[in-house]
Amino acid sequence: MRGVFGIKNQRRVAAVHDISCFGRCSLTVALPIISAAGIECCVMPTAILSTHTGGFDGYTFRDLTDDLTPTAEHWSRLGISFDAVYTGFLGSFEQLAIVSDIIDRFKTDKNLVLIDPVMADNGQLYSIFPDSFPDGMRRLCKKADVLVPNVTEAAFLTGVKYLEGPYGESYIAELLGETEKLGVKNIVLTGVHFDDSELGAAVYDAATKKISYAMGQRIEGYYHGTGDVFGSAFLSALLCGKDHLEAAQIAVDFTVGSIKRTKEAMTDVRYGVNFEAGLGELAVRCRQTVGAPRG
Ligand code: PXL
Repeated sequence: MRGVFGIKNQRRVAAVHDISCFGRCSLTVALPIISAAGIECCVMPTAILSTHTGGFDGYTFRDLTDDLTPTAEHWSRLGISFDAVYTGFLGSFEQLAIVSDIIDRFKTDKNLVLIDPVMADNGQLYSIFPDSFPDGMRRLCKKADVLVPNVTEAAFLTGVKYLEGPYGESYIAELLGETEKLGVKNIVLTGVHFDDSELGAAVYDAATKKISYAMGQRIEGYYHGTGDVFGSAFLSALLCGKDHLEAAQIAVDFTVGSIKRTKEAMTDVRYGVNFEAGLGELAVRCRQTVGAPRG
């Protein structure tokens, strides 16, 4: 599966997230980022909303639960296979079991399941989800080859008390160790910061128990959709052959750049971040082969 790919073996992802029509998150972020990295991105929308749920009143919400299995069945009949299944925001509690079945349907011993357990941030479960949602999400997470929770989501998944940062390394190690007990092999924990100047991701490999960090500049403020920007860039870099740590660093740098541009433009933080201006550089970094001969 890994390795820089050529025209004849383009990678293909199934991205299972909502479409928030305005506000740059989920599929409106995953699709352009994954495509910019040269990867085909097939979408399975879990719901369609006029905006995301983070700060707008009166958004529309069309639940697409009933369309998921028929879409997967149709793809199966067509014989379509995927190099990765990437799941994010799910539109209903019922979708947790449906998406679990969809992962089983498309999982092979060569491909990758990346689960972003989108459900919470800043210590709070998103108001759209029932209190039972983390329990259901915990079951789905067992299917992940790589899980990319933020600190709040890891706390909800494990029952470890949520703390606001800056964190100590022992708290991050506890969150990762407890998350591993869910049956997850690789965890990339986002929103990690040990001081006010840096923010990034902890990359954990359950086989070696090693924790590595991919850090970047911490910019004050809450910017919407950055988890999806990170996850999409991380998956893109992985599928281009980067290892977990390098992919996380590429994704951190891409996300920090997007936040910086947004801060500079003084855009309403609910509108999401300007990742678009960084797509060219992301594509270059995903394709770069360290030590490759020139010409
Ligand atoms: O970025 C996560 C996300 C995705 N989709 C919807 C959301 C959110 C976070 O609030 O509301 C609909």
